[in-house]
Amino acid sequence: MQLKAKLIAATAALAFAGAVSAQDLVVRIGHVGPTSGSIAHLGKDNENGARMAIDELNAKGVTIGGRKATFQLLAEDDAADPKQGTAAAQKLVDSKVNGVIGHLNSGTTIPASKIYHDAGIPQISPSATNPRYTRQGYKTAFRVVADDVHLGGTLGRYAVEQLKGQRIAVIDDRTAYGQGVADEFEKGVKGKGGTIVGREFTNDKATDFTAILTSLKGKNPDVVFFGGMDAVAGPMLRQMKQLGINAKFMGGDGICTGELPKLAAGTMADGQIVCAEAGGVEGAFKTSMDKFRADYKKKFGIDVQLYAPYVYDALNAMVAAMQKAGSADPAKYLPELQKISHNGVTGTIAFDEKGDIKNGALTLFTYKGGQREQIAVVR
Ligand code: ABU
Repeated sequence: MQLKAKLIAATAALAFAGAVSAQDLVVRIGHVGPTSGSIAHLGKDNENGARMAIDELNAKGVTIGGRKATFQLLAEDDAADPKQGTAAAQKLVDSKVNGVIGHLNSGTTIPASKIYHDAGIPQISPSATNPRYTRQGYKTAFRVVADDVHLGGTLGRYAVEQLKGQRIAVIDDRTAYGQGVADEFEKGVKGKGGTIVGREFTNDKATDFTAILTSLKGKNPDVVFFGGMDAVAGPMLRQMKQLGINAKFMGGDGICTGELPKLAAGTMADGQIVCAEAGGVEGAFKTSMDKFRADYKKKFGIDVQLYAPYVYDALNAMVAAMQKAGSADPAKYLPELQKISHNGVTGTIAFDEKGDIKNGALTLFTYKGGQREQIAVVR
């Protein structure tokens, strides 16, 4: 069904059920992520975070400018593909969404951001970490997680200072995210006097890494960093084991998921992996995060993969800005979003002049017994 037809049907169903009256304000929030393809588990995780926020807002009853608001989620699949990403963005703009949460990947978020910017529609990415996204001068672009400069740089320094890596190898998947985070990792390593013994690349659909791993094996690395997503990292770890490469394996947020142990099929040694989520909770926020995780599991029957809580916070921050403005009109609530301070489950959501999260955190993790285990929160 076409998006417009879906919307009309959804609105009619709500009206029929007595949920929307003629006086109600219908607020349409777009969400885009890859709900098909190799990282569909991450796209669905993000979409679930948006659905949870929407359902809660509708259940509790929200007023915007004195009118009862009914929230509708327009969920689109971009399959992590830049072309599908811009097509999805145009579809949402044509449907006159009030705001967009997404996309998941930097490679889709960056090209889509021009479409939202030109239409004046605020966009908050919950997970795209390439710094370029918020450095284009678009006042409509925001993100609620730290960027790859912070992420890759911290991991690079950690590889030298904490892991005591002497011979560090780097692989990336040539995506906007993977290549960018790997470049920042390299800078972090070199800035601490570390040595990069090899740099190889693959792509985000590859399954056979024999050639690049064999080449790196000859360089005897003690740390291998991969810039890319868990769907590629899992098979890469399996093949590293087959080839007898017993190095530590590092990566950014793209590999730091609940699914990685399954994708690696039992080949991850305890403590072998060090990865970082581009956010982190401390102090009192731990309680709200734990509650979110429990509520999520109750609602969807599965654990949070990675960024669902950040999607939830992004959507609620957007709605808080609408409430402050007394309007869901993008031009009216955008100035409120720029100066929002919203206490979410992941911390306080507030943006700097570029649209980046203020005081962004990272959380370093390893895996033991197939479970993610926190090492530290770093600011
Ligand atoms: N940040 C990792 C996954 C999303 C992306 O930036 O492509």
